[in-house]
Amino acid sequence: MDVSGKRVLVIGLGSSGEAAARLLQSQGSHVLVIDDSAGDQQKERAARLEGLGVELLLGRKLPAGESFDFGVISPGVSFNNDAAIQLRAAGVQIIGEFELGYRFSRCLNVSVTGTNGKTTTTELIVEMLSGAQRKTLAAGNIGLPICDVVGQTKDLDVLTLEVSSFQLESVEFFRPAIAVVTNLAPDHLDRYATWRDYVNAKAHIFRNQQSFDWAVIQHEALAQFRELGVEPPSKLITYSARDSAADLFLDRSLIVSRLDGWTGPLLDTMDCRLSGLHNTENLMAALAVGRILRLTLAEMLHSLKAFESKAHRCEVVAEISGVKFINDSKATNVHALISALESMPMLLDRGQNIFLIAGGRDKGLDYSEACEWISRRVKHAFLIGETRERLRADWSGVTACTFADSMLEATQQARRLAVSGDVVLLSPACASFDAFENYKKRGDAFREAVQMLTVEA
Ligand code: UMA
Repeated sequence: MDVSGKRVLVIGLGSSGEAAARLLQSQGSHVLVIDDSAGDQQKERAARLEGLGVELLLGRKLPAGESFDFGVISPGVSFNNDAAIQLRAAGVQIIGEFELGYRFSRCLNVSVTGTNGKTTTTELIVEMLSGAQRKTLAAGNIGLPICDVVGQTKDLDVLTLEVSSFQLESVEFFRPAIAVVTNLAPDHLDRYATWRDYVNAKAHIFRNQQSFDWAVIQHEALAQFRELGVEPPSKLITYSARDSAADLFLDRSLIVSRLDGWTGPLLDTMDCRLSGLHNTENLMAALAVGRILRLTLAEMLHSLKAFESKAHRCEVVAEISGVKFINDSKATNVHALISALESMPMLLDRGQNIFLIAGGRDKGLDYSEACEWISRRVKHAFLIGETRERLRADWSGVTACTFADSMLEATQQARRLAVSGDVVLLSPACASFDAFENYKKRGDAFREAVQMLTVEA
């Protein structure tokens, strides 16, 4: 892609906008970055770019009459943004930061999308490949914009990408050699008018795949795609921890394959540090990717067994007097909350041993979908943030619900009621942006609240 001498409008000055602006500037483009906000974070990024000669427009509208060769939009900015509307009205093409980075990358990619489990699966693949001496790195929705890593891609065997539906919305030529889809469940329905629109955005991962590429898809997600008329053009491997009709399936604790030339048990999940059916599926996806990339099973197993859940994903942050405090702040939708409830330790004498902290910013989801699991496992829910009234309306029939005004208050209230063997679980089912910069800051607030309890204890 020759961008030299081109005038480009970059929309949104988060990490993606900054990375896109740097890449374009280094390739000889004339770059203007626009952001609707003139907050401290935007000013910090703007100061870094100004030194490189990039023009900035913060907290102001795009003046009429400005002309551009093309636009680059950040994933968090929708196409209904004013600047995007202005560009499109002038017939100017807009691509995503992800597409831009893809066009400059110089190696094959394995790309992971899906509603939940994307980050864990991406990390599993990276650790498995690195453990087998293949050169890779993780980029994309995982937190490192692809535009930031394009310079390193010529030295890689494969680039491992986590891809969100937002990033997939604005792709044009993006083509993964292996497309992984972990699962599909309602999410981001504040950005998409319908479930079909959300699934169609996800389906863009197959858009440019060829018959010799691969799709590694959760068995149930493939059925969901097919219901909406989406058929991947590539070779398929399916997996499921719940349906033994899949190519990789679960038999008691064993992951078993029925793939041609690779039949029989592959891995005993009891030997793995990851737990829960959702993580079993993440392991299955990584195994399938390893198989396609011609790793031997022996090369894969060590890293897959040793892999531990990372921060903010069902992370045990403390145990106080027999009560476990678990940080699952990354659960920003109902499906992720259900996976967490399903995987929490059970007690023989108590089905309900969870004190749940949930709530945050609404993404247009149906919280009543969690009722069955809440009624089975949750003793008491402490509700925070903008969605707390909605959550109480949906859940108060199946568990006790109490409002809390802060993370600290919710954690303290849960601690007061919990006894040995119970779990205090932060698994919000909502976005964090009503009160925190991101899910990590929210998880950190929980960790700090728990630390204060440790001091008090
Ligand atoms: N902005 C506007 N106008 C708007 C909306 C936003 O100007 O209408 C500005 C904001 O003021 C802000 C900037 O756009 O300055 C933020 O852009 P962004 O939201 O794209 O944030 P980035 O920092 O570039 O982060 C993005 C992804 N964010 C989103 O998709 C919301 C990050 O995923 C990703 O890690 C990063 O690019 C690098 O690729 C985060 C995420 O929450 C983790 N993703 C969602 C998820 O996982 O559910 C999809």
